[in-house]
Amino acid sequence: MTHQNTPRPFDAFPRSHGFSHAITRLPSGTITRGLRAVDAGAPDLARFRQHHADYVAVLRETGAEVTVLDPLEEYPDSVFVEDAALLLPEGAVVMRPGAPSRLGEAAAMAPVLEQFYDNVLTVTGPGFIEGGDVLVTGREVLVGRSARTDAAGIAELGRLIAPWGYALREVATPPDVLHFKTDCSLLDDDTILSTPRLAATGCFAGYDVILTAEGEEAAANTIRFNDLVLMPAGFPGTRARLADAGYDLREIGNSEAALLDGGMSCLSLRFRPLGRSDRQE
Ligand code: CIR
Repeated sequence: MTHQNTPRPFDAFPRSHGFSHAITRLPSGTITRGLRAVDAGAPDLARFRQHHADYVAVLRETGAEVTVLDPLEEYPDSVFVEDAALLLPEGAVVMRPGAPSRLGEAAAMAPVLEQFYDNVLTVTGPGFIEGGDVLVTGREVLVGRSARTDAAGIAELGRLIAPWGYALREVATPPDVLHFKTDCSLLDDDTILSTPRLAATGCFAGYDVILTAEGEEAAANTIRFNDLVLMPAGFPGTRARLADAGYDLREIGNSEAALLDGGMSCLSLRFRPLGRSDRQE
């Protein structure tokens, strides 16, 4: 598929991947203290900023309105905005991160969401849930139980979004994997990119699945954003599989976010709120 200079309108795409807006946050100087499962060194702030700018530029290439929030020095991981909220057409839900150092990020996101949504709900606990464990497909909301997301958090999210008509299905995030979406991403309504280890659990039965190439598990976290699929640079095998399947790809440097277990999805909240004409009054 070749790149089209004039992006297709957002409503040409299903709501699972047709987005008018995205929210991002610049990496802060404290990013060097971000959480990581294995310490392979601190990220380089200048390089992280460059990758972030490249990422925002690609989102804007599709014609979407991208908000870039100021860095939050008190929260080293706050560049990973995805974990703070779940944004659906009907409303926003502020998450309750399971990492204690990240709890305040969710509260800081709430006033931002109120600028875009009339309906902003909040997971109040006692459970925990992070946005990285939530995959919204064309037919359901899949939530992976993980070290950051527990049964009570999942149950509360389910209660909050049920009135909007969403079916939530609890699945398992593989052991030693940070988030469910560390290992998978949505490519279109019915197609998932997954690592072999996650697909082997059977959680994607009934979907079309494209597997990451051998040794390229870190390529599983991509995002489908309107016409484009944003993927981390450096995974030629998976890149070839996605290109063969017809996706219009953009590769973005992810070396610094990867040092903190972050990827393409973590860096934005993507949404298309229901317009007045869409709302059921
Ligand atoms: C963390 O451990 O919370 C951050 N260093 C990385 C968060 C990545 N977010 C995501 O996968 N949605």
